[in-house]
Order: sequence, then structure tokens, then C-alpha cells
Amino acid sequence: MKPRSKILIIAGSDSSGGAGIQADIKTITCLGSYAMTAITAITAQNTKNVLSVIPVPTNSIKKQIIHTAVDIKPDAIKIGMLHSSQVVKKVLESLSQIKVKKIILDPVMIAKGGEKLIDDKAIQLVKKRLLQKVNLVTPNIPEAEVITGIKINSKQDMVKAGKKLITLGARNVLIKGGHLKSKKVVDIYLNKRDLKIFVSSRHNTKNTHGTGCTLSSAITTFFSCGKSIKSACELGIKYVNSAILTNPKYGKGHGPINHLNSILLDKRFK
Ligand code: PXL
Repeated sequence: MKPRSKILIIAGSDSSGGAGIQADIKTITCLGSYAMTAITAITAQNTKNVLSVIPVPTNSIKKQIIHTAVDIKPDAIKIGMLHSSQVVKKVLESLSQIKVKKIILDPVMIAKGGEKLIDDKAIQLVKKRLLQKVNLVTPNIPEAEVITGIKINSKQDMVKAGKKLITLGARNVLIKGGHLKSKKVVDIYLNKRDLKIFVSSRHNTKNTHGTGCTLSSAITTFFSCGKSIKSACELGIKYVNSAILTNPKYGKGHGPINHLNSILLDKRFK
């Protein structure tokens, strides 16, 4: 088959392959689209912890974005780890030059092992200048708490924080409820006019490394292919949920999920 769409990923590299740009490429590929990349930082990590983070020079990030996009125009962009305010500034500059209409932002802040992946100045800039330029922002509960200043302990708090994100200028918000202590996982999609609660079964596993990256890439792929943001969220949530269920149990810490869950390759090897 030919790829259904072309997507540019702006994110960090995860050497363990479960999160970051590696998760993004796998997701976009497995869902049938073509992935291009601008790498913002290089992490050395495994399923247990992040050993180091090396920032990529910001001029190089801008070059990766512009030089790639002027040749193969992306149908959509997915933004992940941004690391510092200089990176956020360069990404903003680059976005205004390439004029791609569909942009999804995963406001990555902390790795599964607890390591910080973005500094405080960058968070403020994301809140003040980037949030308003994207079609959808997909914070998890800790990220929504940091951006809105609202403590989240319930579904109602999630809605409150979602509404605050809209008043801050976000067009569409998906707050992911995986961190909430609840029997089912509740994700809340909202904008000025609409509110939808997605309920999924919770799988009892520690192997959830890269779920956020995977979800935002899946949503970007569906959105780039013409689905509405809301149905792209619904389809993305289903993809991640079965990727968690079929996780390959790799590593001794928080293992990766199964990006290949959308693909049947068995026959080719018989
Ligand atoms: O899942 C958040 C994330 C994003 N980007 C990179 C990461 C991680 C988590 O480990 O390493 C590069």
C-alpha cells in the first residue's frame, strides 16, 4: 500500500524505542502513514530510567523542520518533547514559516521514571504562545495540573482543567485520565461547544512507557487522513488501549507497548 498521509514529528529520541520519536515513527507507520522527523533532544534511557538528555542545537532543529517540510509538505505535525524555551521559540518560528494547518501538541514534561524532560521557562512559553497555535493539546493529569494550576483528583476536576485550557487559548483539549485512581480509564475531550468522555478498560500492567507519545501520534495520523479531531481521539485511544493489552513485556522497568497491534504479519513468516 501507499502511505495515506505524510506527518512531521518534532520530538525527542528515546534510545529504548518505547517512547519519543521512536514510538511516533512506529505508530504513524503501523497506522499507514509516512513519518518524517525533527529531533529536539537525544535521551539515553532504558525501561528503568533516563541516564542522560543531550539537547540538539536549536538551529539544527529549525533546519530539520524547514528543510524537510519545504520538500515533502506534511499533512500534519505532531509535537512532543521540547526541552527548553529556546527550542519552543525555534519551533514557533519554524511553524510560522511552513504553514501546516493540522498540528497536535503532546506537552511532554516528565518521563515514566520521574525525570524532567522540559524546563519551567519552556512550560510557560508553551502555555503562553504554543498552546494557541495547535488544533489539539493532549496533557495527562500531572501536565494539565502544571499548565492550569488546578489540582486534579476526579473526573470533575479534569473537566475544570480542560475548560481552563480552553480559556488559555487551546482550541481542543484531550485530558488523559490514566493517572487517576479509577476502575476504568476516563479521557476527556472538550472544546468551547462540545464535551465527550471516553471510557476504556484499565489493564493492570506497569508496561505503559510511551503511551502519551503513541496516543498523540495515532491521533495525528487519523486527523491527517481526514477524521475529525474528536473521532481521531476515539480511534487513537482504542489503538493505545490494545497496544497496552498486547504489550511485549520487555525490560525490567516500565516496558513499551505494542505498536504492531494494528498489523497482521504472521502469514508472511509461515
Ligand atoms: O513519554 C514521554 C517522553 C517523550 N519523549 C521522550 C521520552 C519520553 C519518556 O520517556 O523519552 C524522548
